[in-house]
Amino acid sequence: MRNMFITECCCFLKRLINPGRIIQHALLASETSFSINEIEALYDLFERLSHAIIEDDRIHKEEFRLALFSNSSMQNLFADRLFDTFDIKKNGVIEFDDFVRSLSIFHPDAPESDKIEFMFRLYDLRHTGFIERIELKKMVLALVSEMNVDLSDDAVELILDKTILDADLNGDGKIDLEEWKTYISKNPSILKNMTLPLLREITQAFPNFVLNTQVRDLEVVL
Ligand SMILES: [Ca+2]
Ligand SMILES: [Ca+2]
Ligand SMILES: [Ca+2]
Repeated sequence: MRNMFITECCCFLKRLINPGRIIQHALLASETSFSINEIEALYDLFERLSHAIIEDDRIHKEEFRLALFSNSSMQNLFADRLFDTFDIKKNGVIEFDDFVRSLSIFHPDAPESDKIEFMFRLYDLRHTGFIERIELKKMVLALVSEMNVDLSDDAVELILDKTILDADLNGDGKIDLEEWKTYISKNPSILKNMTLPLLREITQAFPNFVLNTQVRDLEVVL
């Protein structure tokens, strides 16, 4: 009990002497779907993830895998793509602002257009600005193996044919962002995994920081 009290006091003091961080959090709250209390709760989560293997304020790829699979060396195309897409500054690590901005896209209140574009970047494996058949194939195969589904090569090719046929409106054999937007509007269920309902309850998931935080949402007017 006494230790808990000391920890809470340390948290309080840390916040008191770190106004720069509060300003950064307020700024992130103004630019994303999260409130400042939710950003504080995310900071709690971020600190745990970023200190899991290499103790710094950056999430390394191994720490990201560990968070997703409880295994730092698990190879998985989706996890690696997700990591690369979260790594907005493309410096090989995820910093707190990358983390918040990327997770914000998965928030139930985030604009659908952001979700569609994020998913497009996820599938555009080679960063060519198009989703090409070979990229789609890799993602479909990863999904199939992830779900432990037994699908023949012919069945996979059929899925690819159908998707390209439906999505590639100008017939150049690849899917551009506008075609992707049209395709998703006709197949909205594809976006289902781009929303994490848990993010709406992030302050309940990490209640410590709500109790500790000194900034009330209403006080932040930017
Ligand atoms: Ca780290
Ligand atoms: Ca591409
Ligand atoms: Ca096309």
